[in-house]
Amino acid sequence: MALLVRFAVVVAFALVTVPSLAVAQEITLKVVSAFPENTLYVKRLESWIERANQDGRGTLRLNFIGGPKAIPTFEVGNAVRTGVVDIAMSTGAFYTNVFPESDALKLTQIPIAEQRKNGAYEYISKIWNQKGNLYYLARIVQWQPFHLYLNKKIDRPDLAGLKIRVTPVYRDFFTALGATVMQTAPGELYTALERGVVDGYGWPIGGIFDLGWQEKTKFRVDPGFYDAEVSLIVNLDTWKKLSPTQREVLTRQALAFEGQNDFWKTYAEDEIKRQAQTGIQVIRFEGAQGQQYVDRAYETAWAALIKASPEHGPKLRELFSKR
Ligand code: 173
Repeated sequence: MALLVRFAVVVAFALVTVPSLAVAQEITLKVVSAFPENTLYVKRLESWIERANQDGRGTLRLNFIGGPKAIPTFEVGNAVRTGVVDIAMSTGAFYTNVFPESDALKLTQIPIAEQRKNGAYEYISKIWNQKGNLYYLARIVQWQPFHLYLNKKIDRPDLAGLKIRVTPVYRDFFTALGATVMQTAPGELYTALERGVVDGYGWPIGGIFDLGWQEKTKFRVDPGFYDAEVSLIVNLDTWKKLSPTQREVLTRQALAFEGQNDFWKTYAEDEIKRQAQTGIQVIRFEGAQGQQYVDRAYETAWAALIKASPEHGPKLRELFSKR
């Protein structure tokens, strides 16, 4: 018996210390979300991780660490850049502190499938590599225009006297409309609304129910503008050290996830109905006024981006705009 135990110990020791020559080790990658845990974004991320881990069994394992409690929303970009974590689900607006072009992805007027064909994806990859030490893996949210949500009524596109919660996504546009802006992470918005610190906020068409904001929202302003972007980004050193098989699994799964983006079209319709049912009224700028509102959104954002990045701004605009 003692001999058997000793034998088992020796075998176990050999298994953990001697690297196998024939079989590549399974690698575990740390994943975080810049969005709070009880959002649909994170639920979909967790289901995806499950599927990816099944596919990657023995090769690659994704370990979900958590949301902003693990890494605060606006620090996620740097955490991936430096390799504190390997992968993040974030939007570019949350990591403009790494490089300003990150916020340009909201301005894409063509879907990611087309971006992969017209050179936009390649160009994004180059910037994300060089300026962020990031590998741009997949865009997993699109077809979600942003909107302005309010608790005070307006009858024209003028936000003078209103305090609006923003992220870099909306900052230049809402400021141009006269708003006083205040930046918060999504996780802090409920409290800001509850305390009356803000009179409104920017958010995509979907998701306001996830964190209870419908309770504190009276109006949605139409039309929407831009297209909400949420993507998976990977630390570039991590990406480079993956074996071809590991990259294959991750790429296959990421593309499959990205391929589900049509989900967001139906979700947008569902959320519009749900907002109406809960009593949120629509303030709609019609005709020329509506068009001017949307044009202003794009003009202010591109102007700011081109100013922050004279090198890449104009090229991004060309690649992201509808022909
Ligand atoms: O927090 C935000 O309003 C924001 O910038 C954003 C970006 C993409 C999706 C959802 C929210």
